[in-house]
Amino acid sequence: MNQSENLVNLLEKKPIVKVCGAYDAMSAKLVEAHDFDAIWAGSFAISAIHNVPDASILTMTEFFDAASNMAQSCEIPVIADCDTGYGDANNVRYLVKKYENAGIAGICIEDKTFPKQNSLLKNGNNQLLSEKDFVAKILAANDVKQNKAFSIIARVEALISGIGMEEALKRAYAYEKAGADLILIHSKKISPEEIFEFSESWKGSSPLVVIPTTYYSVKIDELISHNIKMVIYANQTLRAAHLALNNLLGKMKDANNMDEIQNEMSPMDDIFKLQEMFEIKSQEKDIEEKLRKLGYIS
Ligand code: SPV
Ligand code: MG
Repeated sequence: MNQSENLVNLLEKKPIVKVCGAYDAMSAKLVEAHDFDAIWAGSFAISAIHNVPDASILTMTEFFDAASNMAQSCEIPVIADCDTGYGDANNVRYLVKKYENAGIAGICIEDKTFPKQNSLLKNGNNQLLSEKDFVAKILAANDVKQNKAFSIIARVEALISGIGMEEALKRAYAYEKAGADLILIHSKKISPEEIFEFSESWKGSSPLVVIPTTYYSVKIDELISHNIKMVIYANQTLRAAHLALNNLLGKMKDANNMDEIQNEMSPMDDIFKLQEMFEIKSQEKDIEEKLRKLGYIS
């Protein structure tokens, strides 16, 4: 089974699929080690580790490299946040081919105009693309995908833009009709009420996805009972890494020696384990044995 099929399988079997954000291959590997179902290669976190705004600054190639590094390192599905699709339907056509070939399980595109800004930025620009132009992107994505299971997630930004519930539902139905496999309904409210209102009104068959960053107190049980099939914890790993480094560096700068920070770092062995450093020795032995058999070593 490939990763796209794995993701579809998880959606069928689990009451809710738990996805956690990562910003590089190592953080993705840690997400996997903690038994999450899938990895979110988010544009906010990937932009942040390049120290640029989450505002369509990085190119598709840079986002692609980050997501495919994660997919190469992990055995759980990777979902790539592809912002607005880096252009129009032609760009989406190209990206779907590239991401699918790299073993990424699915992509998410949002219905804002390019260049987009992060949805949670205060006073950010959240201008919506026309429904027609976004439908064209979904049609293009569907047209080009090879594996039926490759997930196209359509992200509805109507609530983020403030245009309202009616428009959010209208667009979600249009995106489903165009072939979106899942609908991500995003909100920047501090309570999940509008998400629940949306899910209670939703009569489509595409599973619903949410990102509870601002309404973080919502409980898993509540999401399940409101028919949400996937939850994405998009940026907590990035923010935790930022905090840990800041704290460590603050202490290191004034320290006379490194005694007091020893407990604030992972032992090197933990990193060796994650990067499969210990396997190197047995692999070397294996090659040596083969070289011996071939007569290069006596
Ligand atoms: C991301 O993690 O990049 C997202 C989610 O797109 S949000 O930051 O809420 O826009
Ligand atoms: Mg994003």
